[in-house]
Amino acid sequence: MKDCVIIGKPNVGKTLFLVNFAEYVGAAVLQFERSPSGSLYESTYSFERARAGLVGPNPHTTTAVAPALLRIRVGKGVREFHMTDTAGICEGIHGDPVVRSGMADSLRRLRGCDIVLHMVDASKATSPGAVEAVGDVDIRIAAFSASRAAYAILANKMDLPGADAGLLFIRRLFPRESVIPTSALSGRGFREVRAFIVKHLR
Ligand SMILES: Nc1nc2c(ncn2[C@@H]2O[C@H](COP(=O)(O)OP(=O)(O)OP(=O)(O)O)[C@@H](O)[C@H]2O)c(=O)[nH]1
Ligand SMILES: [Mg+2]
Repeated sequence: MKDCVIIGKPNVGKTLFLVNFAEYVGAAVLQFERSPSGSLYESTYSFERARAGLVGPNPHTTTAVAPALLRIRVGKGVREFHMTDTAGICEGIHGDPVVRSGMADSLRRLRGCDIVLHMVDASKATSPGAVEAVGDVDIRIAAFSASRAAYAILANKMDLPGADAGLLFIRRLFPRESVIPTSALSGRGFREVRAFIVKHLR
């Protein structure tokens, strides 16, 4: 089954995007292949419970790779794929071994996947010192992914102040990549992301 990985720095909105995008494409529930805590069993969430329990305002809310099973209607058929949430990748070496291990697993998952959605926070793209600021990690993810998989940058949090300037900065920094402005909160860009995924599921 094809694997679409959402990767990026901590707190940029990866998990909220996964939950709201799954709802957007018509899933009844969010079904993980293994629980977000990393244990190996099926785990099913209502969207409300997923938003309340899996999304958080602080970095490193997600500490394990969490593949969700999604289905997208394409013409008269249905394509099934994994959309995989990952642990935020921070600059430097994190002090918590659980966080470090989640990041290592996430980078391993990136290596083998088919579609990369690299999420950045457009509203904090140039904020000095912010954990979400676009940085070395993003440049490395782009360099690694662009030649290996279907690759798009999601410039997220476009509903927040400062995001338009952040989007310009991101487009200048990654001139050869597809950059899709999104808001995991409002649903902006979901149609474009859906089309990007469908194109690469064929
Ligand atoms: N305004 C706004 N807030 C957002 C958006 N996407 C995410 N958030 C908020 O940003 C915070 C982080 O969201 P998460 O989805 O947990 O971010 P993440 O990238 O999964 O973070 P980690 O798991 O820590 O790596 C939460 O408070 C979300 O509600 C968005 O598009 N707009
Ligand atoms: Mg998360």
